[in-house]
Amino acid sequence: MNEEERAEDRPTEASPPVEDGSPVGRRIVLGMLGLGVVGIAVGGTLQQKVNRALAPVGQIGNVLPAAGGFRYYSVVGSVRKRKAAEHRVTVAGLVERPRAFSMADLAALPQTRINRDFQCVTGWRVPDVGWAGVALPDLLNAVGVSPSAQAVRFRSFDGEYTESLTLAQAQRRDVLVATEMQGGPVAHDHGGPVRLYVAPMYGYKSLKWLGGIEVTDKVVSGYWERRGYDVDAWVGRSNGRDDAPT
Ligand SMILES: Nc1nc2c(c(=O)[nH]1)N[C@H]1C(S)=C(S)[C@@H](COP(=O)(O)O)O[C@H]1N2
Ligand SMILES: [Mo]
Repeated sequence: MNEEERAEDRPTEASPPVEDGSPVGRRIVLGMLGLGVVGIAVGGTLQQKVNRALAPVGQIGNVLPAAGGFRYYSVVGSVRKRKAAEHRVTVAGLVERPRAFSMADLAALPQTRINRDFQCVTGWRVPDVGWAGVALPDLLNAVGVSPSAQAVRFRSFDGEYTESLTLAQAQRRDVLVATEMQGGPVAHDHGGPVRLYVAPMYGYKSLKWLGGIEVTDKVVSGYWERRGYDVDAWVGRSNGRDDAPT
């Protein structure tokens, strides 16, 4: 492919299509422009190609409107509420002292606050959201990470959603095990009592209804990553820069 053809493929000039009044974002545009290429490389009927290209944004079907610019996302129909007093976040795998943390245990660890825009890869963005909780490195310190550890995997108690970070990403101080959001406890619909908040990455990294953390020897693709999203989800810069400063 010569330079001219490549320039025509660039999606930057395309305006995002609108579906049900919500902007669908650049990824669909990218996906559609990529169809020709994918078609040659992978084959299949046009319908199969479109389905493949749109698979990563399947979450649009599960959007509920929410206050303050957020949309509530869940890949499962409904998630049973957990009482904060009964909830535990287990931390296990390649750690020296596996442990189940109650909300009180989390509150007893050093607390970190972050104010940052929240950005979903499908196009919506909420400016200046306040978060608080335990910085993931502080939680990992509390259990002691084994020398063979390379990555951290997160499980939602919704039974479906998982996410993962490299150990270097998980050691960043702007990655929180969040117990507060927008000045109060994390609401159930936002993934409470505890959710992950990965400030430098797109929203899909911020796993809701956090139930388990497992320290592992390799990165395992998360829910959306198995459906086409990038494993490294940095907002606003090129991928693969684990060591970028906070
Ligand atoms: N368990 C779980 N976590 C999840 C999701 C989900 O569907 N299930 N969606 C992700 C995506 S794509 C985004 S943008 C944010 C949305 O957070 P909100 O529902 O609090 O707005 O949650 C992320 N974490
Ligand atoms: Mo998202």
